[in-house]
Amino acid sequence: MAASKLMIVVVVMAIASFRLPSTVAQTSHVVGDTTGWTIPPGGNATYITWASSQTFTVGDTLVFNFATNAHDVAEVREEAYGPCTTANPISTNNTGPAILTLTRPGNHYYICTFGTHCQAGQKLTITVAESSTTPAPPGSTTPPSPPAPSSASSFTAVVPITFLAAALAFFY
Ligand SMILES: [Cu+2]
Repeated sequence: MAASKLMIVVVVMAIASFRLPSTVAQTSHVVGDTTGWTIPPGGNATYITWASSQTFTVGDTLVFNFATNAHDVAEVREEAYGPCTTANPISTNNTGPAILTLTRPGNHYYICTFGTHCQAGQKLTITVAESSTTPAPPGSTTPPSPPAPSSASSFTAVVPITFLAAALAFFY
């Protein structure tokens, strides 16, 4: 019967929706906020302050907003970061905006390789934390149980049951 098939479909869909893996929230970090990725007016302190306001986790993305051919983003090693060494970067992105996914934990170092932009403060270092798969720490307080259902809500629960009984009576 068509109705039974429909019921099976509904039940399967309901089970499937409960079995969906919980997706880990991924944060998109816009580097420098409205300043974007440029020679910061306030010097490198701009990016130091910005980075300290963020929490970076593996799986998050960094959005470097810049005009193509005006800047670039190179990820470099720690020893290249201080002196703004542009040779042998880990990776380079020439097209703005550049969206980089943080795939590994630890410290990351980014510079612009144009002219003396890095020396002028267009450099960013961040620390990325491992993505946490633990849903909640043990011993965390559970929210208080909701109040007992009122007569109004129990009435609304009765309505679909009544409807179901009527439908069953109709079909059998
Ligand atoms: Cu630049």
